[in-house]
Amino acid sequence: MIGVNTLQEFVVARQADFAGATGDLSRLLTDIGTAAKMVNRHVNSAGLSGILGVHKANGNTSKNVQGELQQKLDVYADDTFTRVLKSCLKVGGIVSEEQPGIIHVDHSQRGEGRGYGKYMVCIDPLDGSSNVDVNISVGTIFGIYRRKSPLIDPATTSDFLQPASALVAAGYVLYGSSTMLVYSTGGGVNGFTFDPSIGEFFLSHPNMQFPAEERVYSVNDARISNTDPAISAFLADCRDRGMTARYTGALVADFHRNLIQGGVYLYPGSFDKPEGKLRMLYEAQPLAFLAKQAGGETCCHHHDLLDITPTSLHQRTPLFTGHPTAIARLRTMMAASAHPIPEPAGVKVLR
Ligand code: AHM
Ligand code: MG
Repeated sequence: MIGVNTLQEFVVARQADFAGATGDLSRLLTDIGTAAKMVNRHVNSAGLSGILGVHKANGNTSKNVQGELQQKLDVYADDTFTRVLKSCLKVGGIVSEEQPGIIHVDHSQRGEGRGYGKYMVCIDPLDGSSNVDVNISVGTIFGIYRRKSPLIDPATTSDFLQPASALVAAGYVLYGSSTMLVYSTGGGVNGFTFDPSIGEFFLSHPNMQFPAEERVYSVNDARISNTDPAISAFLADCRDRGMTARYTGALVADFHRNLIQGGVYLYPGSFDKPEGKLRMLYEAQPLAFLAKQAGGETCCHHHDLLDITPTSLHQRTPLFTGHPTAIARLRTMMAASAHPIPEPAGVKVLR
């Protein structure tokens, strides 16, 4: 890859790895990079541009489909990503954390005469947005599926309800001490760092893999008092092994650190909420795909997450992802648990 440096150059060069590739996915990935630059600019100047705090519509605070308060930056990031994605001829539909239903993208109405694009994009436009007001990292998570239904009609829910193993590409943007875009199209994971003086993402972390050592566990320990006791036992074992705790409250930041340093992220379900908090389509599945590509593993309480077909657009799931041997130990301990968390409703396992 000598001489290949920018995100755009890299994406296009990688296209040659897929026989018959048309460049459509490359175009979509570079458009995501463009939207990420726009959101990055706002995240980095949020304190100066009056964009901190809770979003209000007609004087009232607004909530998303999950009933969560929307921050101003949630709304800005959602607007930006959906606007850029809708302008991409390859996109036929979008599911966003911030919007209740499928956003259909009909290009024939723009006089393009091409109907709907072939890619379905699932996106969490601003993950961990409660961190914004306190100047801590936030992120964007995306997953891209190939549409199954004919391109002539609007996409259907089942075009989105595909297992993580069917993802064509997935990635995240981390707005941290520097801004990074990390993605995979199935041939490994590569990370790009944004150079604000040039306005480009440059390849900085080629072929990212979980290191051999297990160093970190990431969990909100306020969430483990009412869950499977095997998880507490697993965490005690992590401490005995000399691992340390790190938790930012932004999944992207925690996942990224664990990928680089060797760690595991846990967000369990509880006895009163077995489905946990995190969303399957635009949080868990893209990160499960990336983890696998980087040599890691991902599960919920009872299954490998790659084996689950979602049953609703905003489905939630318990999530355990990261270092492969840590996940293997956790799975063994949860499988032997005397008090397992019941299977959440709507879990459909592939095999
Ligand atoms: P969000 O998408 O509404 O920001 O929620 C997801 C976030 C994750 O980034 C983070 O890991 C988790 O929620 C934190 O939840 P908690 O505050 O319960 O620890
Ligand atoms: Mg999120």
